[in-house]
Amino acid sequence: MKRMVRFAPLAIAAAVALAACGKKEEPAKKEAAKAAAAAPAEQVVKIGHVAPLTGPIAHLGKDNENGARMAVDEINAAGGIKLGDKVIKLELVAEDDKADPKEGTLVAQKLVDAGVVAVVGHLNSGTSIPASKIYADANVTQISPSATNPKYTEQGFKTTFRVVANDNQQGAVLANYAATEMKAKTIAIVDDRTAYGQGLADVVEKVAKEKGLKVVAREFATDKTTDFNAILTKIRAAKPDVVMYGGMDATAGPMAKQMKQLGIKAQLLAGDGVCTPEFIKLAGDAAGILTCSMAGEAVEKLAKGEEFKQKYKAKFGTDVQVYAPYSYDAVYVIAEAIKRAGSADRAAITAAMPATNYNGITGTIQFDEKGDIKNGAISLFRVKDGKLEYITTSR
Ligand code: ABU
Repeated sequence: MKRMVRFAPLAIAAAVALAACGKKEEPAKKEAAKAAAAAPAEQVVKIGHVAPLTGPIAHLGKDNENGARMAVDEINAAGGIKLGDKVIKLELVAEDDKADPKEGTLVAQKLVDAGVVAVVGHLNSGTSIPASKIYADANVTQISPSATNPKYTEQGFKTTFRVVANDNQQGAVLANYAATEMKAKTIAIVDDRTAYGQGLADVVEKVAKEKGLKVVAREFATDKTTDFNAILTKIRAAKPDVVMYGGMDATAGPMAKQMKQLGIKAQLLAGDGVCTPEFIKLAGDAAGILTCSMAGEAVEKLAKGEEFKQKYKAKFGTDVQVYAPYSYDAVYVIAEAIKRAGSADRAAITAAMPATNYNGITGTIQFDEKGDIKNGAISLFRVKDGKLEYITTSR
């Protein structure tokens, strides 16, 4: 793996200044050489970031990337990672997987070939799962800040981690909330046939049945569907108390609008892919039917959440969507692993990862033997007055 090793710019500037300040040429040259030799060598290491940066959920991909970029910029501005006589500076290499599983594997290979030492990503379960094999084969640590399908960490790879809870937990919380708080007796379930959407819907269906709910319809669309009229017309006839959607905000927005247009009275229940300001924008005056979850602690409940939101807005001119704080923390987890390992080599980082005990802005990050976060949180929200209103968190 190729690495760039260079002298710290400050030392070079000092040396040049010495040479220019009127000393005789030879002593000045010697001083310059001494200063350069004494300065820590700077090594630039590449960290990959992958998410959809084009297509219907590009806003979520950019959100994840911004979080990672904020951490990289902060670490570099604070002088980088000091390892003995070396200083490590980070370079974020961002790729677009278009939320497409095949594209996900292509960009994973591209990042491995480019020499990244670790990857934050991918955003989607459907891309994170196939890409994880490529990273595992190259001994590249992968931390997803948002992929929640349980299968991601069930493949036995020692390089695969996530800093959010998974959909076994998220689906159970959603189904339980429908039964106990929404007092639903019947539920209709629609998914987008992605690894995430279908997987979450399956868990909700299973747990809802265990809680005594009757599943009156089970339908599916795709992650590009924007016309749900045929599906919703069938669902309207089944008169469910709740409609659960396993999918993302880009499709849930039009779906909510069409529920309202068709006069469906049911509440909409969805997971973290829908629990975003973008959903509220897309759903317009239908947004108020949503209750949703995210697979972590609500940013407003985090000690440094408000500060993060303000710093993010100042840097990128936009609001946090959902998982930017998690990709931010994922970069710091990698930086801490480099420090503990005393090396930025792929194998050293991977070996250091299980000992992670990082107190980030999203909370304490430790991993279980599979690479899932320990003590993961699921937070619930409802839309009220055009905003996501926090309800509760369970662990
Ligand atoms: N967890 C929601 C969006 C990402 C995914 O798991 O596909």
